[in-house]
Amino acid sequence: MERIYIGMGSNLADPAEQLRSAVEALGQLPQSELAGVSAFYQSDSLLPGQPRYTNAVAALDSNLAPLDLLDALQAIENDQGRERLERWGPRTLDLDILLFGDRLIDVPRLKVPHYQIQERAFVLYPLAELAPADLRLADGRSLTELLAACPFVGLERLPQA
Ligand code: A4P
Ligand code: MG
Repeated sequence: MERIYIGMGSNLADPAEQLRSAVEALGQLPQSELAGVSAFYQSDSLLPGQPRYTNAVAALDSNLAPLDLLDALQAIENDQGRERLERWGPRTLDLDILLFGDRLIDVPRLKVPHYQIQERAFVLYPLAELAPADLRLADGRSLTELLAACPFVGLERLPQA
């Protein structure tokens, strides 16, 4: 089993519900066990003119190969996104593989560690809830140094549902 961290984001009208459904789907993945879910955090969208996002991070222990996991995550996105497509507009569940064990992956469909991890407080702070304090990314950067360079600004930690 390898430890995988998955970033989840939604800006649907009920994004927290969308994230809870995503967590449930992650818990049903083959060859995998859900190991934890962070608190939910709200923040403004990086893209202007979009509703605020709710984000969280899930920890998964899995024997799936990276591209098989990506397929499974995209299937979850499609299932949940499509259901609401007519009603709420564009697909608004994002599932990103942040870290995959200590692997560095750089193929056209998949870059791990996720390329924007260091810029995104809404990824780093929930990740820090789940990861060991001395976590190092496969590229050598420590989570502590990334957190120090990315202030907790504009994030609102929601009370546990
Ligand atoms: N891909 C490459 N690497 C990965 C990876 N590590 N994990 C490829 C997942 N996928 C990866 O993704 C496009 C392609 O990236 C995939 O087909 C996969 O092969 P996508 O999710 O279909 O497209 P997207 O959502 O437009 O791209 P992305 O990069 O996930 O969007 P962003 O940049 O995350 O923008 N503001 C707040 N506060 N919170 C948010 O969560 N999210 C966005 C979405 C904008 N603003 C936000 C947030
Ligand atoms: Mg994505």
